[in-house]
Parts: sequence; C-alpha cells; structure tokens
Amino acid sequence: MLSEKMLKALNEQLNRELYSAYLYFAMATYFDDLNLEGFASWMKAQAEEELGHVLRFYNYIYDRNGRVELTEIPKPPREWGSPIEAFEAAYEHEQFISKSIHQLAALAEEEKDYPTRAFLEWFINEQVEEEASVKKILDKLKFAKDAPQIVFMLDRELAARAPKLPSLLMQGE
Ligand code: OFO
Repeated sequence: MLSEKMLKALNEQLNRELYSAYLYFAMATYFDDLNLEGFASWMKAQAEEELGHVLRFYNYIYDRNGRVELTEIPKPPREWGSPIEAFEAAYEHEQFISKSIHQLAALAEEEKDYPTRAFLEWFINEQVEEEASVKKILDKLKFAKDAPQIVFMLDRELAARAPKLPSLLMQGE
C-alpha cells in the first residue's frame, strides 16, 4: 500500500508526464508551422513516448491499490524564437523531469517503499537517454546556427523518428 505522501507525489509526476506530452505536441505544431516536418515528426514521437510514461505511472498506481488523480494541465507555449530555442526549452524541461524523478526516488528511499524505488529505476535510466538525445540535437542545431542547409539535412534525419500510433491504427491494433 502506498503512503498518502507517496501516492500524491506519484500522481504529481503522472500529471507532469502529461504536461510533457502536451509540451512536445506544442513543439510539433511550431515545427509544422515552419514546414520542418522531420522535426515535427520527432516531436510527435516524443509526445507519444511521454504518454507511455503516463501509462507506466497510471498502471503502477493502480497495481499498488492507489487512485489516479488527474489535474489541470497548464497550457504550453505556442511559439519559440528559433529551432534552437525550442530544443533549449526541451532540454531544460527534461532536466526538470530528471530532477523530479530523483526527488521521487529519494522520497521512496526515505519511506522505505522499495517497490516504488524499484519501479523508478526505469525512469532514472530513461531520463539519462532523454536528456542525451535532446542535447545531441541541440548541439547540432547550435553548430548549424546560420546554415539553413544543415537544418534541412537534420530535418531529413529526424524524419526517421515517427510516432507509432498511426501505423498501429492502420494495422487495426
Ligand atoms: Fe521526457 O521523459 Fe517523461 O517526462
């Protein structure tokens, strides 16, 4: 059984993950507005992945006999000054999420809630990857700065990462 404090913290994280999805959908619209479809596709896949994170928390809370509480999700920004700024914001957001996952893990340790601590291990590792993948793109964008041809090349490269849901729907799954 989860303590009240742990349950509240897990629900807060679930809602943060929902915001993450919302934020990446907002970034997808920003890139679609610029006709940078590869970047937009990458953002949609990222949003979809965040929904997967939401479901992990959702299922875990019910597995531990808790109750999911959905809260209001803040409206994400609509515009960024440049692709670099959008990826800077994404990188900052992932760092914030890593910090909040670490705080959750610390709380689980403090409460000797070993199942929750074990559950969070996946997220601790995932955040290392999430930060690294965003940082890699950010660094390339910074390098490209004033060279649109590199931005277009990167756009083609990022198109390789597409959301899975449409293909799943086409397969009738
Ligand atoms: Fe971006 O990893 Fe969840 O929030």
